[in-house]
Amino acid sequence: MDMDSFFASIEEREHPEYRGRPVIVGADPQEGQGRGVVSTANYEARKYGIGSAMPISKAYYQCPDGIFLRVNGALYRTVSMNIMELIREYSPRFQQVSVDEAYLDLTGIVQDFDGAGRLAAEVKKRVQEKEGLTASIGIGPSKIVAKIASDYQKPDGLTIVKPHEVKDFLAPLSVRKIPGVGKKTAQVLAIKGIDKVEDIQAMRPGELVDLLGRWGMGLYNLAHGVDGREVEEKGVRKSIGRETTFKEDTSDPGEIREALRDVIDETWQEAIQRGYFFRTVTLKVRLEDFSTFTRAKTLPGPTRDRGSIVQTAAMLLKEFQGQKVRLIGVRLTGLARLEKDQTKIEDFLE
Ligand code: TTP
Ligand code: MG
Repeated sequence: MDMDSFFASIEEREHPEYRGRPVIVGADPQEGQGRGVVSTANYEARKYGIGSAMPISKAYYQCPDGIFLRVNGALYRTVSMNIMELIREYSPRFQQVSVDEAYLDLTGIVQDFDGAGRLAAEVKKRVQEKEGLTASIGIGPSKIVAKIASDYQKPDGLTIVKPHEVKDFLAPLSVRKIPGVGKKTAQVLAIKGIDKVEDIQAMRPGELVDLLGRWGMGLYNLAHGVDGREVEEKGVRKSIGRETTFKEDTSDPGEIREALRDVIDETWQEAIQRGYFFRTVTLKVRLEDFSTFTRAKTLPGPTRDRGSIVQTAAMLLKEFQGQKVRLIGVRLTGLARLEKDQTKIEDFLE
């Protein structure tokens, strides 16, 4: 399952007056005049060629009448958690892979692919009812097939690929649709005239290994829909952090303190929301010449105290007094969680 134009759809839900108009969500949008990049755009805005990671300035050039919004991370995370809580109920084998994307292993939960299709339709309906958002779902015999199928009929899609359909389903697609095939691999393949998955399917594995080394074997398998990875929940998060770029580089202590306070607030809120204690506070500073520094301090013990972040960050910031700052950020590591049956923090420290 992968949510459709996730951040932008949430904004449309919150502001029905945006419906039908191009919506672009990004860092520091400033009505299109900002210096950040696009996080995502709704499908209306995509008609103008706007997509994730494009500079806001370029998006504005291509679509000056769009609605440019800043990222409301706290809201999107809450919505994401609600959706994940809802869908993880359907199988004990659940894996969230990003803010809007998750796998469910339905082996033994449904009888066959048609049963999986009915369950997926119900999931989509519940997400719509509870959160007012559309999701796209792909069903397949492996992760790779399910993932590609989830993207196949976006938005609001539901694509089922049964085992005997896998090869034909993948054949006409661009090799770029295979996760892991980026610009570099695509270039190497293009030189040999390989641009569709069927071109790979027609090859012997050895030919691909000659071209790409070990990754050639992996790619051969993926092109046949073979993917040994299980659906499994990954370990706890390693870090939580935020950063922000100033509109103009600044050495004004008040302005820097204020920006730092904002990133700390957001970071701390996420830690609390997700139930984490933290031990190490890292400050990141980028100066006007793009030189970037990180300074960290580990606290005496795990804490969830906002004040500890503020004090530590302020102390680490002293080193940069008087310098012109372009970006400031904070990150918490040494994360640990209290499990339900644990009462004292000491219980989970080794
Ligand atoms: P995606 O699922 O890649 O994109 P999407 O949900 O906006 O659109 P689609 O319908 O194609 O799935 O990413 C989920 C969210 O993650 C997206 O809404 C915003 C955020 N994101 C970024 O902030 N930067 C990025 O470069 C990408 C790709 C996503
Ligand atoms: Mg998505």
